[in-house]
Amino acid sequence: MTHQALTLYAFSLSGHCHRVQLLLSLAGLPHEVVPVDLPAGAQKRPEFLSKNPFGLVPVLRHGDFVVSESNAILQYLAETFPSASAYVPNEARSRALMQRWFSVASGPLHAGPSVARLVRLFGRNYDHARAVAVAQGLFQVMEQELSGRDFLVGSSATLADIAMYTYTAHAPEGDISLEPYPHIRAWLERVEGLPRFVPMARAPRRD
Ligand SMILES: N[C@@H](CCC(=O)N[C@@H](CS)C(=O)NCC(=O)O)C(=O)O
Repeated sequence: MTHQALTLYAFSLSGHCHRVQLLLSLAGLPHEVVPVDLPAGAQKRPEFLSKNPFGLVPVLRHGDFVVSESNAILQYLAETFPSASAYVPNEARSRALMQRWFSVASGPLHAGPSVARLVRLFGRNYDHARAVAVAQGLFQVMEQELSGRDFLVGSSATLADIAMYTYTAHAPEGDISLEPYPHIRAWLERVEGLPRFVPMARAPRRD
């Protein structure tokens, strides 16, 4: 099964897509990326909706299996490919702590830095001040937790770091400074130092 082709349907400026591309790269998994033109609305056309009825990227195809939702894709890759399984801790408590960060990635990481970036880069009509407040609350907790350990769950990188990395690193694109958070910045550098790390493209500003 692991020899079947991997295809990622993605948009190059999407942090949700980048977290999957990051794991594919860190784990050295060959794959094809099929661009989905979000500004043109390709994600709402029938051909794409047949892969993900929610009309969102990323979507992963592995042979005849299709799965959407970035954190589910991370989990699937880690449970399917030995080189990706290194990013899932063995111990039940550590796995629970990893899942905790998946929830944070779908909650305040999206409502905060991701939404602020949608406003600033893509002109989306969300409340920027609220997104900044959510991001600051999140980053205060991350800063405190990362003051005591190198990665979000213990001393080595897990899927939690991969899920949380991109929208944290790109928060300045939403006009959220990372200056007040030295432990977060040191953690970002540790993630960027992992073998085969790949960055997400920086988006041009609209103003
Ligand atoms: N919970 C989803 C969120 C995915 C998501 O929001 N994708 C955005 C790009 S970052 C998208 O496809 N937006 C298209 C749209 O809103 O029409 C996940 O984790 O995969």
